[in-house]
Amino acid sequence: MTSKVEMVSVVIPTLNEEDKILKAVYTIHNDLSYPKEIIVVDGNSTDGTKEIVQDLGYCKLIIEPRRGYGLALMTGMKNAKGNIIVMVDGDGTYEVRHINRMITKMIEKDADMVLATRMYDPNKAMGLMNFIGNKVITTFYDFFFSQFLSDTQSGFRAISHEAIDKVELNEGDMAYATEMLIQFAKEGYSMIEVPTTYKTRKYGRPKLRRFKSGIEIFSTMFRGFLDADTFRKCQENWKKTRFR
Ligand SMILES: Nc1nc2c(ncn2[C@@H]2O[C@H](COP(=O)(O)OP(=O)(O)OP(=O)(O)O)[C@@H](O)[C@H]2O)c(=O)[nH]1
Ligand SMILES: [Mg+2]
Repeated sequence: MTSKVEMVSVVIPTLNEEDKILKAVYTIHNDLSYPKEIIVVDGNSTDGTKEIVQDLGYCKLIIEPRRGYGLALMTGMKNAKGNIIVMVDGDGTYEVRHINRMITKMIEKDADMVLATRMYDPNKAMGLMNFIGNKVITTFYDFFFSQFLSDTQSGFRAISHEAIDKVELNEGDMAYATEMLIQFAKEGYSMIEVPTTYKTRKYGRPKLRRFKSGIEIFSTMFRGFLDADTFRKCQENWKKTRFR
């Protein structure tokens, strides 16, 4: 439950996002109307990403040399001081202007997590393969863990710091995002979505390795599904919320 905003810690993983990072952090710095800190976790970029962030007075730069999206986020979150943590990519694809909307919704609904869903984006900017992959993963996730999410692969989330500290997360790469949702479903933490728009990547290369990530995400889901405790708790939580 998140009933008030003390501080928002925005955690941004970056790996060679020189062209887009400045606009992302600048928008957050200007638009986010709550007390905040912006933490960029860089994977030792070889373009100018690190230098751009370092030169800004309002961003904290952490270097995480180990490769992996999940590891970068874990490192950033360990250093976060806010009671709300926002995770978002630094590649200019997510509509970071919608950050206030997510926080407001979180407080209004007393939620543990708010995800920015890209599924109602009128521009349909998500690539076809990513869209299909996302749909398949999301259908399995909702079915296995008794949820009703539409975009489980969204990397733009506002999360209760207290809640995320209570769950154990081990996935070091892209499956981290799915593992988080499984653990939240298990603990009965409330997750809601807010529609947002999306842009296709205009700079640099995706770090998402589709095949590797797909295998890791499905392995994570099957492990969760086969774990009797997780399955039982998800069912119980579903019944509780359904008949509330
Ligand atoms: N520090 C760090 N950041 C990473 C790593 N891998 C990815 N990132 C960043 O994490 C964010 C998500 O990675 P993306 O490559 O955008 O993955 P994606 O959003 O699935 O792919 P696109 O559709 O191309 O945007 C981006 O801001 C990356 O720069 C990593 O190993 N270390
Ligand atoms: Mg991205």
